[in-house]
Amino acid sequence: MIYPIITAEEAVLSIKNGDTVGIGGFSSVGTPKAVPAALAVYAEQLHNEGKEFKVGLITGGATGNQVDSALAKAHAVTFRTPFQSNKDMRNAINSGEVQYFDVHLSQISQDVRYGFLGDIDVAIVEASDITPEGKLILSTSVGISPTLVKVAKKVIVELNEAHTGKLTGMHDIFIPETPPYRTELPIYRVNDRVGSISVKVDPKKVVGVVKTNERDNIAAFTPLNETTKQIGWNVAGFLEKEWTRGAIPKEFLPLQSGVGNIANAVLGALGSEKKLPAFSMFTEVIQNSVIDLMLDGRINYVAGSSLTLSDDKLDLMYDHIDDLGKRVILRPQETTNHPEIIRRLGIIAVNTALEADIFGNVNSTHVLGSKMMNGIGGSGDFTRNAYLSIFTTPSTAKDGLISSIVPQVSHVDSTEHDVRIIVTEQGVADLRGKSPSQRARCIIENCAHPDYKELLWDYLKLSEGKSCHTPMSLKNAFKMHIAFAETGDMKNVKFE
Ligand code: 0RQ
Repeated sequence: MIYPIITAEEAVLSIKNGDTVGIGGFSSVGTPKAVPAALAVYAEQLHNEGKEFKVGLITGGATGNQVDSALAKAHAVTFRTPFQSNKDMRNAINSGEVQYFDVHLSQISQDVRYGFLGDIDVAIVEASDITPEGKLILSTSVGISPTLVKVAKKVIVELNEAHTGKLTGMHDIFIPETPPYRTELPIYRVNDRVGSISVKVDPKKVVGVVKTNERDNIAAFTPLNETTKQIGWNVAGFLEKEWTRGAIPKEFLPLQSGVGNIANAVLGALGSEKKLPAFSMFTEVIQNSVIDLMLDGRINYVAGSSLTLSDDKLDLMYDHIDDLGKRVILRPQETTNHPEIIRRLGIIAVNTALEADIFGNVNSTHVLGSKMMNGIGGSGDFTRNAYLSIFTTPSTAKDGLISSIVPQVSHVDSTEHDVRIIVTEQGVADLRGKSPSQRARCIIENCAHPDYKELLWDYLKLSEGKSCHTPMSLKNAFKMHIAFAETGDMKNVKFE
């Protein structure tokens, strides 16, 4: 080992109040574990002594309990970017304690390299191994770790011996040049490799290596309910029809799917739709069902930025590593979410919306327009550039008191120009080639819950015929949201 072995408590002494800290990790896996925990304790100690201690926090994506929760609870964060999905961090953001910058996941690495976010004082990354020359073999995620290691003034490495020797060879690390010297990213098939299996680090910057031995602790998904199952079948049925009529090539196209239960249901349904050929995935997050479908021969290759697997699925992958080690590729998120490659490969993108409006605009991030949920993640990267962009959502939320189909979304993440298909458990709205008025009819008819259909037809009728291209009513557009905020039920609305 060419670097000094240190404790987590020693490592955090290199972090100062006001520093910007870059912490590796994506989709709550491959995050450093010991140093963030020690940093939270250190911050609390200093606060108890009446001293200021807060840092800016830049990560790859969600960093779960180990980073987001620990540091939010310690009141140790001033600024956070990009995606997060942790209750404590979400509360800190919505209370105004943490300033949150929500940006597309493909862009955060280059924002850092371009210097848009200032200097990175300290990078903390998790590795599964360190080569004799001091290069890092990352662990269960890549995220933005290669960029953090490249630009940070100081680097702390956590060596997680729970994965040592098991992931070597699965990573494909590539950092594009900065414009005007940037060239194409030569990925023409999902399984093309363009980079190196390890991350180079300047040994002079390494503060030390902290040894750990801990899995990521990813919970298995809750069982699918009737609604999520039906959404999965609706997506699979739609894709099967598109394939049968030749609108999707006979070899099929690579799939991107978001995270969570709906994404799991979609994958399950596609996997068991045996009429469709086996497919590959070009995605961000590799979740449990992917491993089963690979072993069943339904998925050929998968490239993503994280192995978000519960312990039993990770063990299953390790048991079949001779086979799966060649079919699973882990890449930086700026490669997995790269607009150029998404457009070139013709990705079918399936993401989840909080709400969609009758014109096809999608809100993935803000409850009632103002409370942050998780962030846009990679949904915008994929939606804008996909061959086919699909958004799924249950037609209602909160026991039917909220309609996910609304006259106007209360916040826009993906626009009507990018969203092609909307799917709820009620059905599928195909928005391709349709005017706003035609889209509104299609979405209300196919996707809205029966309890809200008449209301939405009323809104449309009141707004149409007034010499306009998009039949929206400034007076009525947010009345359903206002009804929920004031009475707890979106149905308590009267349009004028
Ligand atoms: O609230 O937890 O209190 O019950 O929102 O909703 O239906 O459980 O769906 O967990 O799949 O999350 C869009 C947030 C959906 C997610 C979002 C309430 C609902 C529930 C969660 P409770 P569900 P999911 C790849 C792509 C952006 C990033 C992305 C997300 C909670 O998919 O973060 O796509 N997407 N990345 O009750 C008020 C509504 C609501 C609502 C649902 N209309 N109004 N509350 N809820 N609809 C991955 C990465 O980028 C890493």
